[in-house]
Amino acid sequence: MGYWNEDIECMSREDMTALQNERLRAQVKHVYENVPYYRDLMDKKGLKPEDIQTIDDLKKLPFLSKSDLRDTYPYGMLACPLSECVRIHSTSGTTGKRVVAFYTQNDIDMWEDCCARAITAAGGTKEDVLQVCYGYGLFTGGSGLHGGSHKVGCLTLPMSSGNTKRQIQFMMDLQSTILCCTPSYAAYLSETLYEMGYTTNDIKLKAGIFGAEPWTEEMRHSIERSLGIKAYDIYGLTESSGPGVAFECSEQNGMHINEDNFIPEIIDPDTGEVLPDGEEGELVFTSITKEAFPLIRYRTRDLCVLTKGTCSCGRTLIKMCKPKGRSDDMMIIRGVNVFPSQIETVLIEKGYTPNYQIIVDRVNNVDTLDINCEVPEGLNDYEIPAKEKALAGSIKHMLGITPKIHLVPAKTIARSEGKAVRVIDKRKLID
Ligand code: DLL
Repeated sequence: MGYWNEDIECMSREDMTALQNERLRAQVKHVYENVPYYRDLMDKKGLKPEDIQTIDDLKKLPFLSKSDLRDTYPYGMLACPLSECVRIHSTSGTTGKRVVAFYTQNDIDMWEDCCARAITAAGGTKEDVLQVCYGYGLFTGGSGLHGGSHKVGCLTLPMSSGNTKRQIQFMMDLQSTILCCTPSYAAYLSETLYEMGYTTNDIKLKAGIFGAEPWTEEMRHSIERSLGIKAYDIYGLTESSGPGVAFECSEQNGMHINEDNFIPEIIDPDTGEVLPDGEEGELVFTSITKEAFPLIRYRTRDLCVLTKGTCSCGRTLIKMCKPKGRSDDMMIIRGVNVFPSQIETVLIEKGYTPNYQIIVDRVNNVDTLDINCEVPEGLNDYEIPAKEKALAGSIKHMLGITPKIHLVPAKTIARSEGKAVRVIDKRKLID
């Protein structure tokens, strides 16, 4: 499969480092001169822009996190006049005040270029029909892939999310070849396809570009089988433009980071110390080309591992593994660290649908873990207790703690059209 920008995607490490050094120097100066909030943080550390000459100096710079963006909402991180900005996007704001990100026209071009790389790496060309079922609006998913699709020259179907039967109808009538949405919505779309009496023989899809939420390898295989496609991962966050910060290639084992625009680091989330290559920690990004909202050393809270080296696809861009989830998604249940993705792995491996709900509570000072998932097809009522027990055993094997499993009737767990809400932690309501 081709490249969108071969010079960058396959650049030697030496050249990439030189490019990053040059852009980093300019970016730190730009931010120091135009963002008083960050200038103060640098001043407090006794740092001047001249102290940052290469990417090795990055570690001297202060971090930014979501709380800085909330404190400076809405304009405090803006690094250019508002009259130069042409767009805003925003996070969903489920955990507090929304974060608003600003874009100049150059920022939009860079972002769409990153998405064009992702689409090309998934096999997209101007011959393709690309159906965008990420939400449009303040969320970055729809606009980002839409812009990338235009750049590549695909016929773009700006469906947004929802109206699932109509999605399937368009997919068949217009012969979509590439599907872009969250993995949980892809699973819902495939379920609806079969419910409407169709199969993969009725559609022309060949690839999907799925992201915006954590998803497991098991989920990937399940979607690939049910839609008859190759499923590629895509990563990004509103604070650093949106989807396309990193994208998967034909190897499908990690996402190449668009390092000409974003310098990644992995840090120890507790100490802030930069960790050696190959160790798991919190992903931190520095945007080196953004004009309006250039975040330096932004802590994503996403936990992952970086890998350097040339990929079999020919790209030299560093790869990030599938993020296991945000550090905030990790639940501590009876003293054990639990990620929803671990539970998803077991459920799908054991043949359950990817529709599940995790309910955590505290009863008499003891944490409880309940998992609702749907009864597999063809199971008789009298078989349910044994199935629940077997599944609880498999999950105990993975986590070390025993959950209570509830097999609920098929199709009773709410389907997701965007980012799936998997966990209800009732303890947070009490704490
Ligand atoms: O979710 C941007 C996006 C849109 C990415 C479409 C990919 C596709 P936010 O709403 O700001 O932006 O959420 C960003 O979502 O910090 C991760 O925790 C999570 N996330 C995004 N992509 C992935 C992925 C968009 N591929 C937050 N795997 C990030 C796991 C992901 N988590």
